[in-house]
Parts: sequence; structure tokens; C-alpha cells
Amino acid sequence: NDETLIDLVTPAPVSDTAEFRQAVVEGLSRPDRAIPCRFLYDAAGSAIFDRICELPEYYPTRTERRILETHAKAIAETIRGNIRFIELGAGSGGKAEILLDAMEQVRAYICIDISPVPLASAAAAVRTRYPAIEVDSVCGNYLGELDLPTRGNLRDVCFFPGSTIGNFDRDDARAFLRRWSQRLGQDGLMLIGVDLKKDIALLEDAYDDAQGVTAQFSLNLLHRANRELAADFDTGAFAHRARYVSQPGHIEISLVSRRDQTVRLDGRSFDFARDEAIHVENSHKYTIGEFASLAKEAGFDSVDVWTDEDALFSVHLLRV
Ligand code: AVI
Repeated sequence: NDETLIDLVTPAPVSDTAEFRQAVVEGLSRPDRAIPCRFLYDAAGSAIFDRICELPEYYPTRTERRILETHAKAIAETIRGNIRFIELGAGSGGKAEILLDAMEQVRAYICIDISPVPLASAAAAVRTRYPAIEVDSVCGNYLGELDLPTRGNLRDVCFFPGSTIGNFDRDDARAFLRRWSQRLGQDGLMLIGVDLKKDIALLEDAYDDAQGVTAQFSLNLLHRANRELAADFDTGAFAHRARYVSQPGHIEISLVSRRDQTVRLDGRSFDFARDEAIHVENSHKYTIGEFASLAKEAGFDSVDVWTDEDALFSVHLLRV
């Protein structure tokens, strides 16, 4: 349902402190401790995430870009009619431009993001680079209720790169796709990046890199609680853990207490036993067939799918 989707929102909303406080207090008060992954993306977390995307172990970003570069023409040729291109989340690091360069049939572009500043700069960049395309931006949560400008007789193509869908659990991913299949209407298309199942060591290394940047990304959540909520986490006393869970197939990321300890926050104390975990993120992985079936359940047919030669990552084109 929509409420759960909003709770799980991943892509970089700058959430306010009150919301963060409530999530941390609630999340630490439960027996299975957890903090929703959207809180990973404050300014510091977003900057660390940009560094993750450049890591040798973190293959998704560069692999998806390569797939788009290699197949941009084929993708453009598969999509007929005049198009309104809808990008979910601002600033795909140039991935939208790879497609816009190849797709001469794009007449309008809309970017949707919850944060106004990246939204405005994404729209401005497209306006400058493609003066013939009509550019619009919608400040809102693309996981929730949203009013899109009317589309005229253009065909909607929604672009959702980065395997951000992987940060939703399977049910939420299906609900998200269903919502968009309804919103896009007849003939609408969804072009979506999805990380693939693969060798477990490769996957685990991608989420636990040698330089420890991903560990910093997770631990930033505790630094953020210290900064914003005056918590007293001893951040050195928690370890980043990324492990692959084969059913249904996801990387599960947690912060694990290295010793018995007590953390104070908001006038409360939270006791941690050694090895007790705070769950911070899941990153789901799919086979091509699994993702196509999930999309089918959500009202999409599979049109085509592109992948790299090592079958690390996939880009699906789905049709309502
Ligand atoms: C944003 N998202 C697709 C990333 C992923 O791969 O699940 C988030 C991430 N967390 C640690 N590394 C990357």
C-alpha cells in the first residue's frame, strides 16, 4: 500500500530532523532494530554515495551506463511515436542524456524529485542541452500520490535507472510498478535498471568494499543521529555488515554492535548486546525472468531487455 511505499522511499529525499528522530526512536525500540534506508541520504550520505558509484567493486553504476551507451540506438528504435520522457529522481549522472541524445522522438521531458534543488538543476541542464524539448519538473514523491501535467498525444516513457527499485522489498516493488502502470496508461513504457543475481562474493564485495566507503555510508546514519539528534553513538563500536540472503535474493546491510553497550538518545537509553544488529538497507537482486514476472503481476509486459556481456546488470523495457 502507499503508506509503506512512502516509508521505504530510497532516492535521496532530504528528510527533516523531526521525521528522522521519530524513525530512529521507533526503529531502535523494536525487537528487530531497523532504521529506514531513506535516512542514509542526508548531504553527507549523498556525497558518500557518489563515491560508492566510482568504486572498483561497485559495478552497477558503470555497467548500467555502458549498457545504455551500447544499446541507446536499439532502445530508441524500439520505442515508436512521439515521446514524453519522465525521469524518476533528478540527476542520473548523465544516463538520461545518453538516451535523450539517441531518441530524436522525445518532445517533452519531466523530471520528478522530492528535493527542489537537484530537481531544478536537472531541469535546467536538460533545457540548455535540448532547447527543442519542452521541459517540466514536478517536485514530489514519485512513490506516492502525484499529479503529472497532461500529456497531450505523446507517449509516456518512464525512466527509472540505478536499480533503485532494488531498495524496495518485493511487495513494495510490485506496488510501485502497479502504480506506474496505471499512471502511464495505454501504450506507456517503463525503462528500468535492475541489478542481476550473480556470484555471491562479487555481490558482497560490491556492498563491502576494500576502502570501506560503503561502511562509511552505513555508519553515517549513526553520525547523523549524533549530529542531528544529539545521540551518543560510539560509531567505532558498530561494524558494517553486508551479506547476501538467497531467499528471495537480496543484500542485507546492518550495523552490528561490537560489544555490549548503551546508547542514549532523546532522554532514552537503548541497550545493545554484542553482535546485535540495526538493519539499515536491503538491495534486492533479480534474474531477468524474475523481474519480468514481477512486472507482469504489476500490469507490464516485457518488450525487451538489455544486459552487459558479463550479465551483471539489466535494463528492462516494459509496456503497459
Ligand atoms: C541506491 N541503491 C540502488 C544502492 C544499491 O545498490 O542498493 C544503494 C547502496 N547501498 C550501498 N551501496 C549502494
